[in-house]
Amino acid sequence: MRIDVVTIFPGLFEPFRSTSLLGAACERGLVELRAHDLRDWTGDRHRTVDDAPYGGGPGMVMKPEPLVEAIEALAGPKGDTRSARVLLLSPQGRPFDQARAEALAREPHLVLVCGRYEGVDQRVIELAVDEEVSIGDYVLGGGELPALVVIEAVTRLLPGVMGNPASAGSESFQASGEGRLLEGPHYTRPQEYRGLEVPAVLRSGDHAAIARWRAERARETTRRRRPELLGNGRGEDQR
Ligand code: JDE
Repeated sequence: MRIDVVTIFPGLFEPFRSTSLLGAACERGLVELRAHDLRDWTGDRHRTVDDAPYGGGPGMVMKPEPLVEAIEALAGPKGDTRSARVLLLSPQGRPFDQARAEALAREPHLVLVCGRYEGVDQRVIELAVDEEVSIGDYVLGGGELPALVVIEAVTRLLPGVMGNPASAGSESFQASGEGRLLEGPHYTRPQEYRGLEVPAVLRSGDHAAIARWRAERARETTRRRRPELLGNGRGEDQR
């Protein structure tokens, strides 16, 4: 998968490209991640990317020309023949979730556009962006951290990126037989730590009993913290 990022802070992406799971995936040629400086598509002496908002109000808006030209240079013109999917990270986007990550993991080429200031000129969205994506209901200073969230969620699903392909399927929010539940608690050694014992069932060697216990604890964690995920409580059919 190729991933291009358009940002005024390309350096933020460097440490992620050279460390961790993502770094290893890049080394092995499974992911090609490139962060581009938006200012490379400006033409003025000050390399200006923002301007005052029409209609007044606080803050600045990202001007359309550098963004549209950057996106078109990396993804081609919107529509018909474009093979990349262009995402804008913004609080106004559709909520990003595991299902979106799975769909994006099937794309050969993503272009992630990071806005800053109060937002981007609406014509950028109309002319060049395929979808607006939000990673949650809070406001950040820019789309760079949301872009990294999307990159990590998507690339860990790519074949060969996880050291152990089976482990990608057994975590929270992956299919768990009962649909998408939170996971219950995890334990490792020592057996007793500061007076707290590892539950006996996990040391019993009875794999069926362990599976039942884990399913029960997962259901319990989910019921208490995220009842809408069980599909039978409040919040059902919110999408
Ligand atoms: C993405 N959840 C939150 C923030 C912004 C006031 C101040 C800033 C594209 O335009 C943007 C992008 C971002 C960064 O993304 C997020 C985000 N998912 O914050 C603003 C809006 N209003 C604008």
